[in-house]
Amino acid sequence: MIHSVAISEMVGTNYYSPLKGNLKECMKQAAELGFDGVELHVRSPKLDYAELADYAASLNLKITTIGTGMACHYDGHYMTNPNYIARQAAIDCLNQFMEAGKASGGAAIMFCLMKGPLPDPKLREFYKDMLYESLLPVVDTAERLGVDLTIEAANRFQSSYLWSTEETLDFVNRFKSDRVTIHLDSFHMNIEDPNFYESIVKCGKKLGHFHFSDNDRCYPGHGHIDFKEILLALKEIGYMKNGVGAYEYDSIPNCLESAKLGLAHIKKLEKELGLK
Ligand code: LER
Ligand code: MN
Repeated sequence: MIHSVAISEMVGTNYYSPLKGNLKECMKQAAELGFDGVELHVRSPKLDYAELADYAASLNLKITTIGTGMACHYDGHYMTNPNYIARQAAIDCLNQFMEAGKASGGAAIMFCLMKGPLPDPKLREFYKDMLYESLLPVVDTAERLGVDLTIEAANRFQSSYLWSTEETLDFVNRFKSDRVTIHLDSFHMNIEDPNFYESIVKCGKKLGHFHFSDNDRCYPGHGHIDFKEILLALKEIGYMKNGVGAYEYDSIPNCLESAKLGLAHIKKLEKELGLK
């Protein structure tokens, strides 16, 4: 498994990227801590991703994934905007992130918050259909560029729908594209799924990305999630061979310690399970 750590220069302390600050400084820290890759949580698809990828490579790191949540948080882009021009702008923005994924050496593009709000719970399926339609041109881009779009199942308190693994996997399968995968996060699964093992095994080869976070949005080992069960399920579906395990949680007690303790916990369990 490729151990990747979320990094970001855009956020305050209580944001779920362990490392924060200048992206290149964070990459240096990630390399020194023993990670294999970094996950960029960034606002703009217009950074020089090729240059960032070269810099990462100079540290023997891979840019594994790029998050798009900030394009929604900070710039208000969302794929179900009732305003046609704004919705097109969101589609353009996501297409630019797909280009960023290509430029960064093939990083998968994570999709979650850009789905936007659900103004009326009775319209859940209507909005899901609108999201599906808006994503179609982005799936075309994903296939043209050979870059994955990975759609995250996220809990009901942070996301308007696509909460459980089951609901999100059904949505992902509608696209009938190898370039569209499901992205699971142990923090959200702990809220929305009845069973870690069964949810992960149900995804099988459709699992495109995995976030490690304990139940309290702190480093794995800080809370009560059984990461052994998760690692055994990831092994069951062959994910441990080349899959990415990204560390995404708050910088508690501090940035460096949170990243170090999370990686140490997962690596210890990998060793105990004979996965390493
Ligand atoms: C982003 O990967 C995530 O896990 C969600 O909490 C976004 O709100
Ligand atoms: Mn996540």
